[in-house]
Amino acid sequence: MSHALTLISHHLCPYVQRAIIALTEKNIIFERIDIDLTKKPNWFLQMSPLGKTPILKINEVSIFESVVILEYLEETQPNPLHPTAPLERANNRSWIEFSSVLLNNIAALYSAPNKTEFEEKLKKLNTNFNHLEKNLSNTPYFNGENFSLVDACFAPVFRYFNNLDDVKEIALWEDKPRTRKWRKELKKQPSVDVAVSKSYPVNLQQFLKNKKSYLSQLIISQELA
Ligand SMILES: N[C@@H](CCC(=O)N[C@@H](CS)C(=O)NCC(=O)O)C(=O)O
Repeated sequence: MSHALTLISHHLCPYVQRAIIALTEKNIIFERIDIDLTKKPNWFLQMSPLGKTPILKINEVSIFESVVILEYLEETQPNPLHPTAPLERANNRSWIEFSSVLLNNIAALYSAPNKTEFEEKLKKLNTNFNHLEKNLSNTPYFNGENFSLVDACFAPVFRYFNNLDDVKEIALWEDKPRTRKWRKELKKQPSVDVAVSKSYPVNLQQFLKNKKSYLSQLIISQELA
């Protein structure tokens, strides 16, 4: 069966998850094609100028960059996930940008080769999350009672930490009750749940161990304990 919308994906990619969460919140039927980013198929390289997932294919047009995909879905599909007031929209976009920086800083953390660099990256993330905490209200979602694109973008950020709870060195949440509450809320969201497969935790663990980074060592030593 062919669908009008096809999402070219990778099973662990947090940017792909953003798109799937938005598509699911909007009740859009789409086809998902997972590729292996370590062996990028030629057809993928033809359609992806940056060689990155996600790509949203609409007929013969390939849209790249997850935020552009989110904005396109917002403009063309029902169930708005952006607030209507311009200032609130701009504020939401700022925090979506912030979530991209967080994803980069998380990648820097799990790739850090040694304890010193790991602690340095962790400190940076702690500063990021302190800023976030100050900007959160005590509501289920970022904008209050309604799920938005900001929530869709932070759910993949928190998913990393949901799968790293056993690594005691990553102790970021004690002084951040609002972030803790938001994280818990997003974990329960059905669209967030379906954005990855049931084998995601095992696959992520394997990916992190294969990095041969300081975090890989922590995960392995904790498995042996
Ligand atoms: N800014 C891009 C980032 C996408 C991205 O970094 N995707 C990663 C996988 S999560 C990728 O395709 N990496 C392959 C590569 O860089 O070669 C977006 O928001 O879509």
